[in-house]
Amino acid sequence: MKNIEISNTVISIGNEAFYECTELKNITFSSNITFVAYNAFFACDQLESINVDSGNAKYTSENGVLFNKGKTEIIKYPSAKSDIAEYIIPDTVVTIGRYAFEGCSNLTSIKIPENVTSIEYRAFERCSSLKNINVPNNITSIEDGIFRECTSLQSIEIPEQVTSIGAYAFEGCNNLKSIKIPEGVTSIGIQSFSSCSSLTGIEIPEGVTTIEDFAFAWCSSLISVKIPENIDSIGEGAFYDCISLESIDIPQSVTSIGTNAIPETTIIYTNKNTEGHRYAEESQQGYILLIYEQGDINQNGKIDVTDLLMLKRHMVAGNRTEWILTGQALLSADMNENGTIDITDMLMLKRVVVENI
Ligand SMILES: [Ca+2]
Ligand SMILES: [Ca+2]
Repeated sequence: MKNIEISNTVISIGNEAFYECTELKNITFSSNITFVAYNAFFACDQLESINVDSGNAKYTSENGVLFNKGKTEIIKYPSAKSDIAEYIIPDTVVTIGRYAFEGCSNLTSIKIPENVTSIEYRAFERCSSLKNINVPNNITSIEDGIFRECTSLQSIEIPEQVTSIGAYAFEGCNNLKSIKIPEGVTSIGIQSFSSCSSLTGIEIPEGVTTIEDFAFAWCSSLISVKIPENIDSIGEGAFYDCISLESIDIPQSVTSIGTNAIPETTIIYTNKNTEGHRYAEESQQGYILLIYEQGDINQNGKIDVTDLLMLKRHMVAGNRTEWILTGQALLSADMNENGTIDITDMLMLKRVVVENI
């Protein structure tokens, strides 16, 4: 099966209609086709052109690339189309459909017009030669699997407006060396960066509260990772098999850590009686309990009137949330380590401050 012409009697091409038709090279749709499912050509790795009769009211094609009639959506770029290596998506396009470039192994560069507002599920999956691609500023979420197994991609810029990164978004991008996750991102999906084996470091934004299951698993070059203060849970296998991960800091905000989340060879830095401490004990791996000096509330290495002022403010904070101490600062303020902050702690701190003058 190399060339297919769809007869006039066929009006609809269903899900996975040509799934793994690895011999299929060219296909021509008649004017009667009114529906083509998004993944109709999934894994058609020899497909070179999709042509549409010019009388078709729903679809059109340009150089073998399938669009909707108004060319506002690119539906399928044939996986084996090889006449060009750098493709510029026409600027009428606002939507890049599901699987649109799936398996396009000949493309090294794709230019997306700025007016694109939606890049759908698995749009660039398995573009194994892709080195250059831009994400337009109107995009606010990186959908599931968009860049999965883009094995030539070394870097990519994610626009500042993006607030979520979907499951499997960069899974298997084994040449991706660095990536900056924008500060506004609040969710990072399951296995989103798994098997990114060239990634040496990652910074998780402060708005993220959950590190999902296997999010960074098999990132075998990952040396360091900073877990921000707001993280509440670290999912199962989150850093599974990150064999180069030397150490990890688990902040006190973390209340649950899934099984096999952290490699046994990684040193855990954590505080006493926290979830990080419990996990390290249970998995019998090396850990270091962070010590904090009572009274040094701002943790600048000296105990002075600034620390005293911070403690005072905490006690009278009321609605002034910026005065309320949290985390390490709160622990340091509890001079007698009895779990509450009160006048006793204040007097104890005062005495130390006076002694230090
Ligand atoms: Ca201090
Ligand atoms: Ca106390």
